Amino acid sequence: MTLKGKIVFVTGASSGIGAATALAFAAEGARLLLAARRMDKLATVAEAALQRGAEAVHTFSLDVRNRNAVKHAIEKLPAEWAAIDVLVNNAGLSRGLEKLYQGNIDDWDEMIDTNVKGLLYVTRSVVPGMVERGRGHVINLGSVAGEMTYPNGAVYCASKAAEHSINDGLRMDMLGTPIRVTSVDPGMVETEFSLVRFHGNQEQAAKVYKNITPLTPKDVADAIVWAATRPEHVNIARIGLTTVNQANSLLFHRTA
Ligand code: NDP
Ligand code: 8X3
Repeated sequence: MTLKGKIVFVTGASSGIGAATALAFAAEGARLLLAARRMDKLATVAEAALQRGAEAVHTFSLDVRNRNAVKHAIEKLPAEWAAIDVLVNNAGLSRGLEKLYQGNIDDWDEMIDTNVKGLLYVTRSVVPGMVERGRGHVINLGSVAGEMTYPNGAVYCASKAAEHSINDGLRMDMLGTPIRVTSVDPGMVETEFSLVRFHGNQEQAAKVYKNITPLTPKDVADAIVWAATRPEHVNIARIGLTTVNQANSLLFHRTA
């Protein structure tokens, strides 16, 4: 299936996996709708996407936690951008790495509001149009963390376990329509993820990727584009991918 001229909406496109996904779809000649909160970073991604071959790019500022903002942003899209073909629900984050009983409740709220409720708000706004038009593909960012909980990460892992349930439930609810629903579940990917998790502490973030070769954002973007380019009758339910140095969310091989 070709993506040339298709409208691909990527949330959290200002960094990491979302930015790499935008560039990967750009190389396929797609038209890109890119959203995040940091417009300066989004502008850089948009420029790179145009250079990479995107047919057109439209950026807008969006905090997926804001239910009304999500609804209005989708409703108010310029007519030529309204018929979204592919939605990549990528915006997400982790905050903190600590025992549940000592956890920061603001961190919990932010993760659940973004990774679970934000994903739901965007999906609820975009999918009715896909059903009406009789075409579409929703690709959700899950994680190995959603399959196996790790110590000190219960709430992030729970948010990604919720993503699995939502992904599976949506796929069932789409039966009888041609809409496809895919979860892409990476292990460790080197992005701003750890910097965000540790509230900007670079030293702590760098330790996560020490003596290991993590996945790159492009590795994940390749999997996303692969799922989106299967023949129209093929629904990839789930793709799990890790670096060869990682077996699951708990088991790694570090070289020193
Ligand atoms: P990054 O921190 O590099 O990127 C996260 C993106 O999400 C940014 O573009 C950020 O944009 C956006 N975002 C965060 N909160 C919001 C919000 N409230 N509203 C809109 N956009 C938001 O991390 P990754 O690229 O690694 O993460 C992308 C997804 O991949 C997440 O869902 C994450 O859980 C998942 N994932 C990551 C893995 C990893 O090891 N890195 C592994 C498995 C899954 P801005 O701040 O500008 O709004
Ligand atoms: C991100 C991967 O293992 O750091 O979802 O939680 S992990």
